[in-house]
Amino acid sequence: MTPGKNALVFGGASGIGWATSQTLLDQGAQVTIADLRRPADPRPSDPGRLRYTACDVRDASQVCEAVKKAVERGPLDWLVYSAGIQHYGSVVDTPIEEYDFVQQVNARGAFLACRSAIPAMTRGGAIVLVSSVQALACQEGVAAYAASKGTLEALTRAMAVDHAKDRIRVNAVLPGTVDTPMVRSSAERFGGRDGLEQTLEQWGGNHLLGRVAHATEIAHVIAFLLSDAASFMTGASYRVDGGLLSQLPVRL
Ligand code: BMA
Repeated sequence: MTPGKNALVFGGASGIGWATSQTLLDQGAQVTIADLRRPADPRPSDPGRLRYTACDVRDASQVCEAVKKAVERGPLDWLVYSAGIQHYGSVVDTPIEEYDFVQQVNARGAFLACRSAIPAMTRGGAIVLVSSVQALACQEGVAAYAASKGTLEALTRAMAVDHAKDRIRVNAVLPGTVDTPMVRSSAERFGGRDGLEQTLEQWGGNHLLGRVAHATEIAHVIAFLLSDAASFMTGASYRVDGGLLSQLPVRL
């Protein structure tokens, strides 16, 4: 248990962010969720430790306000950046506005969040950015998304270097395919509404473990990286991908 830790989760209302918020609450932390929409199912058992603040991560002043809201509870200890969207297309067929949109939400938003949050981490702390295996190896037609996730990886290292002296650790997680609203909407796009579950199953089959992840399986790793148990870990990225990138597609 980590009672009293003050955590801020951008993109915390759904998917990996929501699972992380719940995990941190379960561990006794105070959690502020900054997201476009409220969480769909705030648990009645959250005894006032869960707060929500509306935030469009593309807007620097809204990001700053979200940090201020979390800091009303005291210095910030933990920051998680889990806001993310996925658009499809190669460099040639991605409209410029769409590329910018993906970068703004997935990568620039992380920059804004850390820029506001780090000065508020006055007693040290930890940051985890939610990147993707697609920062390291990617499928077809995800140019904007892959580029944005690669940015998060580089940003993780840069911030770890700059802020170790402030006793702030910075790491990234690289999830494989996770059962989230984002991935479900991709599965629907490619498999149709009827084929959604089958598409998820097929995508799961690419992972050594033979299935997609539950968001909580990523959240537990994030919670570990934030915790004092990870006190010697900084500047690194951790695959949480069910072995997806361990295997070469070469058959004997
Ligand atoms: C995630 C998303 C998913 C994809 C997975 C593995 O970041 O892009 O749509 O299935 O990576 O490539």
